[in-house]
Amino acid sequence: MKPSILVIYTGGTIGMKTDPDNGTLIPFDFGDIYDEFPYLRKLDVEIEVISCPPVDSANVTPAFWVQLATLIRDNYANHDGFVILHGTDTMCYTASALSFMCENLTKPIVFTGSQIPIGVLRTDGRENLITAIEIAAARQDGLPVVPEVSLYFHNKLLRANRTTKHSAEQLDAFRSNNYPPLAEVGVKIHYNKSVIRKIESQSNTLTISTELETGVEVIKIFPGMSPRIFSSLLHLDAVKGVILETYGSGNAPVAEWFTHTLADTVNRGIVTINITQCPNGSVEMERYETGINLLHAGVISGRDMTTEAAVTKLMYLLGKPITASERLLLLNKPIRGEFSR
Ligand code: ASN
Repeated sequence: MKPSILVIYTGGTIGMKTDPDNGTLIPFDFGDIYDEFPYLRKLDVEIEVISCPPVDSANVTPAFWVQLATLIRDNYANHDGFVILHGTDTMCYTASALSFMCENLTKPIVFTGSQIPIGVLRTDGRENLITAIEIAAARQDGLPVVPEVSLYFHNKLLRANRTTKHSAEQLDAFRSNNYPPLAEVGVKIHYNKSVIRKIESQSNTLTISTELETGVEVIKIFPGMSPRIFSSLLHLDAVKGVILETYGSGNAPVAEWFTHTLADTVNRGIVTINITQCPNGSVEMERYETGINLLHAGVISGRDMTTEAAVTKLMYLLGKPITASERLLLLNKPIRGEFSR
């Protein structure tokens, strides 16, 4: 039997085509996918399409992630894999969020999009769409080859929660700086099987976690940061979790005001995670005096997590009805391969 793939279209540049009447970009109707892309029939795959009201991904919210996860859960039993067409600007946030929200996932969810509208002749969307479908449908010995949330773009398949959009211009728009590609696409698709997630049990049923805590803020430190502003940001009522973007291997000023403010924040029960501003490499707070102070203040190491993964993991774990010590345990270990051990 042909594998069945559900394509969920959510918007972004990939969904645009030129209006023949006046040359403007208008949304494309993915419901007619075979009319527009007859060559998709050549794939040995059954394709069903759900078109959501198209959004520019700058307008995506956690409520949208919940809708998307619910849509996948409701259609999970009837399909072998899922392809999500999404705007590129916040694709890494949505893809990271879904990687945490979908518990016991055993089927592929592949995110893709494009830099050039699909209705433009030189689009990158056509290849991204076809290969994403092929990857979502790939099976070996009756099992999916990539049973995790991934992002396919410009010849590379990346683990979703390791990705960052790095270019507003190049077609090669995404990077996974701290984890190797799950697959590389040339004449053939080469799966890097040793780095693809293994499923613990096929019999587990998918559940989705829909309670996300949005009281999370990201603070990027810089030389000359005002102690008053720093303290105000950490005393906002709504704040339940903080992602601190520090220098190099997780370093920050040793000044008394800085360390004291952070220790006080942690003591008030606000979960604080340290990630690095460097695109590549990991936080190691034990390495310098400027890092060890943060460790002593109770700041948690985010290792080599991206901002996108740190934000969405924190929203997911703060939304879960678990104790503070259970949460701490889950923050200190990779739960979906989001950081290196
Ligand atoms: N602004 C678009 C979006 O993220 C960019 C794109 O898809 N290339 O929705």
